[in-house]
Amino acid sequence: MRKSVAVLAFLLASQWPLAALNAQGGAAETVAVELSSFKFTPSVLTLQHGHTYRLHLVNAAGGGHDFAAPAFFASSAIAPADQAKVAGGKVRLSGKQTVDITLTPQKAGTFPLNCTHFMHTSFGMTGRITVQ
Ligand SMILES: [Cu+2]
Repeated sequence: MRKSVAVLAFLLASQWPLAALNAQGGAAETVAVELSSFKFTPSVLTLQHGHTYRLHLVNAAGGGHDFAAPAFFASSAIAPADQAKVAGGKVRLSGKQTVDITLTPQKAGTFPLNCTHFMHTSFGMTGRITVQ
């Protein structure tokens, strides 16, 4: 048991630093998304798989919103320090809150984005993340 935990810790420690660098060996690129009532700006994100991004989420509204993209988060490697910020496939932001998530999309595809607060999706709070 102890040995398997040590092996797992080694794998996590040895793989993450590689994933944290993009193809050019530079730092993570920042992608800023503003949440407001009732939209994401921008509402369409285009990312490259294997590249590392700092997702900078800013809630400009006084009330809470969330950034829900379960399939996108499930197919991305999320930095260990930021994993607790993503729960149930979404990042919750209270009014005026800012949250940064460093992650590396692993798979190409188109993933839906929305806010799960009551009625917010029908008010237009939806988007799309395309990973190339
Ligand atoms: Cu909302």
